[in-house]
Amino acid sequence: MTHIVIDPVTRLEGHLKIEVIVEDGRVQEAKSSGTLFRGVELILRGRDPRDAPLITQRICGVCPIAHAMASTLCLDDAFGIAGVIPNNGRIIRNLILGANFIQSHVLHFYHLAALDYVDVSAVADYAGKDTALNAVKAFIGRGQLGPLLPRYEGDYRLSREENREGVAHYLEALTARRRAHEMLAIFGGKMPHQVGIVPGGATARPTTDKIAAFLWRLNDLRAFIDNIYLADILMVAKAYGDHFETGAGCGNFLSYGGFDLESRETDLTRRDRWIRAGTCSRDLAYAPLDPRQIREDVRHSWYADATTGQYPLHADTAPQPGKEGAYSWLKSPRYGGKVFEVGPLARLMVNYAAGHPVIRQAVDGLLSAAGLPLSALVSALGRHAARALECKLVADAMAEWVLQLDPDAPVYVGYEPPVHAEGIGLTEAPRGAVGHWMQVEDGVIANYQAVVPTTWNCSPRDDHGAPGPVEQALIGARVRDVANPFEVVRIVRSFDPCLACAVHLITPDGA
Ligand code: NFE
Ligand code: MG
Repeated sequence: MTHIVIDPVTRLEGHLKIEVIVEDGRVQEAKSSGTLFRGVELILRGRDPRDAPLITQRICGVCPIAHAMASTLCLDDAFGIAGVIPNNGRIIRNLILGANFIQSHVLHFYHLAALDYVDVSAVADYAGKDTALNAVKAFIGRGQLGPLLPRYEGDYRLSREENREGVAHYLEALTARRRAHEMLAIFGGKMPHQVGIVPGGATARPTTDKIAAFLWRLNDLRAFIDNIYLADILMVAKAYGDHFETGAGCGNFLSYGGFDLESRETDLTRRDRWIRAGTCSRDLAYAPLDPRQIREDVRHSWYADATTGQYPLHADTAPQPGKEGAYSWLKSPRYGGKVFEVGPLARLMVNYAAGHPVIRQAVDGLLSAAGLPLSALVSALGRHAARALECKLVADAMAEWVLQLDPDAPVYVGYEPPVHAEGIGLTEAPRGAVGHWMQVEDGVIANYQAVVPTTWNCSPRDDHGAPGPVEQALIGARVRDVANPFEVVRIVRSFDPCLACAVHLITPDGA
């Protein structure tokens, strides 16, 4: 029996500790712990609700847009304007969020996960003329190994040429991400922490020069996604095919839905959205979303047991460091009492099950190109494939949305902030379903709660002892070399965890 502790797991956002017990070459037990305590939302209490989208964006520098969107939808709801957002405002919000999806998915594959599969040392003896590869060679030669090491050794399977191509694309991906940030800033002002998405609509007018500036960058990125990102996924899939058979996880998938296609329906679970809301399991039985089924358990989290099992709108957060039996600062969100995975794979599965025509066709096309059954998607490598495919589909949809903007129409509708109200904002972040809940009393925020994608995926055991999605994905996984547990980090990173988001934390009692 070997007890492996990886603390922190590198190349992800925030502070994650993973512990596994390996026996007879397989993981028998797994624990996922968020080791960071934060109190970002503490400062929301007593503030003007209009501060919430600006402050909650500071939960994370990677997905601030998703928090701005969840918070803004929550405020639209609380302010009674959810059904009257102008089309321009709705579309601009989608474009800002979509730009962040593209940036985040490219970031995750190339700059966080690829080094699990691509051997960067293949450029050390590169003798060709490619300036990018020579720059990396010189970088390594100077002993600047920071982003590239430490790493596990042994299981690198690509050819020397493929590795070099992977490294060259690692650099190209930096340019692609810059392009996505520029694109976001056209309507969002800046990245991170944009200023374009606001209750009532958006702040930027969609002038023709802005539309053109957005579109050429988007088309540039679409070429990168189609020709490089998706091709690299297939290259990795060929060499590491066994990773389609590992890391399946809990097999329940949840999507809040995102990218509004209309803004008349005030109930977000019924609103027409490009990514549809709902749940499904591995058998693809689709069910509509009912947010009232969401609860957060804390039996194994460092919070007072009295606060367990609460619906977010009325939830409480009472930190209790050192609580016996607890091992994480993440709560355990559950839906109908069950464990659910969120994220690109969950979205594709739910939308496939719901019969989304574009997603169905794209998933079937990708699987037939790779010669794989649908069940292969529910795996470590399947999550990467799902993320890349979603990146393409969102980018393609954005190319249509940007042309629906009307330079002569309004982007914003005014409102009176209420004295007493409550709101719910549900959307999709790059890493999965994100929801914000708010109560307003006497014109100020009385309670504000967020349930965030990585809180779902990296959650510890719940009150019934059921392990969280990442924990379940690890249990049973084969580990060939306990000194180099590649399989463990490949499974964990396939979820694209962000622990900064996951432990955002609301601390109503000021602790
Ligand atoms: Ni900090 Fe986030 C995304 C959100 S994940 S990255 O995507 O919401 O928990
Ligand atoms: Mg929370």
